[in-house]
Amino acid sequence: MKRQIIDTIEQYETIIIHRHVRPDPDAYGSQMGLKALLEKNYPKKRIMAAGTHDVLLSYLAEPDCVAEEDYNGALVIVTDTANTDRIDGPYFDRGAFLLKIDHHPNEDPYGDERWVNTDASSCSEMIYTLFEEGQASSGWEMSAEAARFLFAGIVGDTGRFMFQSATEKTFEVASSLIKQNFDRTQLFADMYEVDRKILHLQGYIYQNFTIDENGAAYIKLTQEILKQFNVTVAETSDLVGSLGNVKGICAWIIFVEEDDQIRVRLRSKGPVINTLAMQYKGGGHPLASGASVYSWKEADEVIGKLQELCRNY
Ligand SMILES: [Mn+2]
Repeated sequence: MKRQIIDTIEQYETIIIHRHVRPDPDAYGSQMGLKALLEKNYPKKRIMAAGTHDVLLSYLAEPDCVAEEDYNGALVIVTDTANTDRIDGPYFDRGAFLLKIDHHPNEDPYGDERWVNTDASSCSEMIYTLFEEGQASSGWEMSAEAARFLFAGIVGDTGRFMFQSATEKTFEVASSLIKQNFDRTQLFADMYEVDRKILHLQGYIYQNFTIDENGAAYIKLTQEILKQFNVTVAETSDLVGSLGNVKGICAWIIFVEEDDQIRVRLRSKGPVINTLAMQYKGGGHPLASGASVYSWKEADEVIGKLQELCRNY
């Protein structure tokens, strides 16, 4: 399989690599790690990384601007993404050949060819084993840049090597990667800083949210608070689930103030809330939606309606 993938890679001049939406370190690690690896070993090929950038992962890399025309005759590789709905970037199916490389259960076997290994700790670990094959059969070399990405992906998906998914092989791969010359201490510090910032703000949310007798809850994250915690609006998107484990919660809203609007992030454990989101320029799933309001007065109106939904549920 791995040899077959390398044969496929060798046939194409343009290779565009995608990963999943709401990326994590393994999404970036496998995508950017593969990109760096291919750039190192096939310097004449054009290798691009597609998808929307997540500022929380700026310490790793930034994706490229990929245009629709770039897909003509290209090989498209999607890493770390179980199903097509989660692929970030619009044109992934416009290439000449689509290849899936993933470690999640293969419930959506998309693409012309697939390599799925659910025993791998991370997709980054899979990319490393692809490298091992390339090294043996095509003389591939590792680079410090690629090693840093792959190491970050493994660290991310194994919870800093704490999860059961970190196997003997994972440690072997990690041990081989750290022989490359990248700043591991800095990488750990960057990863830790993101966690710390988010946990810090999460603590604030837990201490300051408001909840009524029917379990309708909300918190207002003003620009002042975001500034105080040194987080951007995008960085708050991972926090919306935070209140889900509060005892007795029914539905909740996290308001995030931007320059020109207030983002409304709604979640529910029962009452359908996308109909409420639709009243405020939004929508989404029945239990997870988003909307926008333009003043705190309007925000209070949304809170009133959420409280009503929980009261009648
Ligand atoms: Mn992963």
